[in-house]
This record gives sequence, C-alpha cells and structure tokens, in this order.
Amino acid sequence: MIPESHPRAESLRIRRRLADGYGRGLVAKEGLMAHGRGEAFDYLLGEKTSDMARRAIRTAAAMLLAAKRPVVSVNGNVAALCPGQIVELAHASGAALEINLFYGGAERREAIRGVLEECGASGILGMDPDSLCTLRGLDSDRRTVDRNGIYAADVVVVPLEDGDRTEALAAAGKRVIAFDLNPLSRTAQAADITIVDNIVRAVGILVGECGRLAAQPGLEDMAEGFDNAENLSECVVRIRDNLSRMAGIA
Ligand code: PTJ
Repeated sequence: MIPESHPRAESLRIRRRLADGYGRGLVAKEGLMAHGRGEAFDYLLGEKTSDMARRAIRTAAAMLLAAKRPVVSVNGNVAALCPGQIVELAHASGAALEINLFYGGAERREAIRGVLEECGASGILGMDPDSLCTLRGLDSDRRTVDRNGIYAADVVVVPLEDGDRTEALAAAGKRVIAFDLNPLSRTAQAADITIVDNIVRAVGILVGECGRLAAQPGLEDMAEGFDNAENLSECVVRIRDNLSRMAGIA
C-alpha cells in the first residue's frame, strides 16, 4: 500500500500502474526500465507541465486537427499508464489508434487491445495480419505497421518511443508528434513536435486543447509556426536552472 502521506505518493502510484501493467501482460520488462529513465528526467524538470510543454501541446492539437489521416501509436507503457486518456485523444482529434510494439508478441498485443476496448476504443489497427506491411528504414519489430494506419498516415503521435522509428517516419514524409521526457533523446530531436512532459499529465491537456481548437480556423498556420529545436533547447535550460537551484548556485 502506498501511504497518502508519502511525499512521493503520486510518483509511486504512477510506478504502480506500470508494475500492474507488467503483471497483466501489457508492459515489456524493458518498459519498466524505460519508465525509470522517464522518472529521472521528470524529477530534473520539476515534475510539472512547463510553458514549453504547453506550447508544444497547443501546436500538436492544431497539427492533429489539421491532419487528413492522423494515427496515435500505442505501446505497452502507454496502455498501462493512460489507456482511457489515449482513447479520449483519438476521439477528440479524429485519429485512429494503432498498436505498434518494439518488443513484439501476439499475446501482449491482444492484452493491449483488450484494455483499449474496455476504455471505449473500436477499430484498433495493427491487429489484422492481412493489413500489415513494412515501414522502410527500420529493422526492429516496429517496422510492421498497418497499411490503413501508420503506413498511410500524414501525422503520427509516438509516445515513449525509440529514436529509430521517429527517424524512419520522418524519412517517409510523415509529421511526428512525440511525448518524451528526455529532451536529448533521438526521438525528441527527430520529431516535428516534442511534448517534453510526463504523458500522464500531458495527454489530458492535449485532449482539452483538441476540444478547444476544434472549430478554429488557421490550424495549419499554427502547426507550422513552431520551432521544435528551440523548444527543446529551452527544456534543457530549464533542467540546468533547476540543477543550479538544487546545487545552491543560482
Ligand atoms: O511496449 P513496447 O514493446 O513498444 O516498448 C516500449 C518501450 C518504452 C520499452 C520502448 O519504446 C523503449 O525502449 O523506449 P526507450 O528507447 O526506452 O524510450 C522511451 C522514452 O520515453 C525515454 O526517452 C523516456 O525518458 C521516455 N519516457 C518514459 N516514461 C515516460 C516518458 N516520456 C513521457 N512520459 C513518461 N511517463
């Protein structure tokens, strides 16, 4: 049991979701370690949604709403951490959901599908073997994508990803929106928009922004006027400033 009075209760509750997800066959063992890396960056970023993340979220909402064939990619960590909110994101943005795993496995895929369907999703892509094809420039299992989903998408949301796939998607001419707490990762650097925040906090804000911007004109222009490199650089500076404060030299 996690005591409410524990100073890091929220972080421990999120960690518990991952551990439970592992127990239910949703999360790869490696996903537990990936979460630990995320936690470390979250700590350095102050464990709150920054102005930089809010700017990225607003632009991501505009890009998703302006897209013709948006797809949200779902992996084991996402299915364990925020399945309901990721289904809400698909509804709010008009995006399809596709299960795409780095550490493949039919059973885990089925378990993830079950959780998403319990949260109200339907028509989940990446499940029908007849519909699968290969994304070029990628050697990992993530290369197997749905020809009606990621393969044909113009905008792809990639939460908690490895860098190879983001680079391959960009090379295939797709716009990529990433959630990644590590502003230095290849995913963060290769994406068009990187939301440097914990997905547990950020995805709900993105759902809200999609609802707020849905009827607004000029979404394409909003999506273009964003400098990801500059935004990432501000995130690194935020970490430096937080460290300086912690070290008592600022
Ligand atoms: O379920 P699978 O098989 O598709 O595998 C999923 C993992 C996450 C294991 C796989 O994609 C992987 O190994 O990812 P990486 O290369 O470890 O990258 C994950 C990135 O997500 C790292 O940069 C972490 O800092 C970041 N991250 C981890 N937890 C969170 C996060 N970013 C946002 N919110 C989090 N909660």
